[in-house]
Amino acid sequence: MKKTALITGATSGIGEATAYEFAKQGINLILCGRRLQRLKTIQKALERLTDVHILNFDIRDKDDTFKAIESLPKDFKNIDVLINNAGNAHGLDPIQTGLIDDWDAMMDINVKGLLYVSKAVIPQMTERKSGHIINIGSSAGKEVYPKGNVYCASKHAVLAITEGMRIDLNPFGIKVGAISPGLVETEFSQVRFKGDEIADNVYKGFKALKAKDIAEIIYFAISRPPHVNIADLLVFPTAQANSVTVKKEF
Ligand code: NDP
Ligand code: 8X3
Repeated sequence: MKKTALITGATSGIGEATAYEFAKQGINLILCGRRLQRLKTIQKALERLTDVHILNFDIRDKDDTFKAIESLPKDFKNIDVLINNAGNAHGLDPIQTGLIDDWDAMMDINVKGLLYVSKAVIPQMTERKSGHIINIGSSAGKEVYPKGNVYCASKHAVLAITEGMRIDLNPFGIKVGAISPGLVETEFSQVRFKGDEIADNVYKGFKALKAKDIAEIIYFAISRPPHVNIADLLVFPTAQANSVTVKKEF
C-alpha cells in the first residue's frame, strides 16, 4: 500500500526537494506552507507522479494548524510519515542587540509550530500503532555559534523534543528521528538576512549542501526496514567541519 507523508515547509528548499524525492518514490503527499501559489505549482508538477493534497496555513497559528489537518480528505487522513521541516533563522545578532520579533519568530515557528503540527498528527499514529516522524534539526542544535543564540536554542529544542518524542512514542512502535544539516543552499539565508546582500555571500567560496542532498537522506531514513530507526544524523558539506570552520577558496 502507498504511504502518505505530510511535509511542512514544502514551498522551498529542503521541504520542496523532499516532496520531489518522495513523489518519485510514489509516496502520497500532503504539502504545507504559507505561499499558496507555490504549493499549487508544486502540486501541479508532482501530480503526474503521485496523489498530492495541499494545506495552506501558518504553523504559528494553533487553530489554523488543527483545522488544516482535520480538513484532510479521507484518502489523506492516515499520515504514515511526518516531516517537521518548516522553520528558519531570523537575524544573526549578538544577544544584547537581537530583535525580539526575530526571537519570537524562531521560537514560534521552529519550536511551537513543530509541536502544534505534531500534536495534530500524533494521535492517529498512536491509534494505529505505527508512524514515522522526522524533525529537521540543524548543526545549530548540536553547538552554539557566535550570534546564533536564539536560532541555536530553537534547534537545540528541536533535538530535545525529538528525543522526548522517541521515548514517549516508543510503546507505540512509532519511529522518531532527527536529521541535522550544516550549511544548505536554500532560501534560508534570504530569510535570515531579510533579503540583505549579505545573504548572497553565505554560500560563496565552497560547495554547500543542496536541498536535494538532504531530501535523499530523508528518503533513505524513511525507507529503512521496520526494525531500523535513524535516530540522529548530522550532515555537513565536505568543506564544513563545524559551525565556524568552513574551508573557503576564492
Ligand atoms: P527555506 O527558507 O528554503 O524553507 C523554509 C520553509 O519553511 C518554507 O517552505 C516556508 O514556507 C516554511 N515556513 C517558514 N515559516 C513558516 C510558517 N510560519 N508556517 C508555515 N511554514 C513556514 O529554508 P530551508 O529549506 O533551508 O529550511 C528548512 C528547514 O531546514 C528549517 O527548519 C531550517 O531551520 C533547517 N535547516 C536549514 C539549513 C540551511 O543551511 N539551509 C541547515 C540546517 C537546518 P512558507 O514561507 O511558504 O510558509
Ligand atoms: C542552518 C545552519 O549554520 O546557518 O541551520 O545555523 S546554520
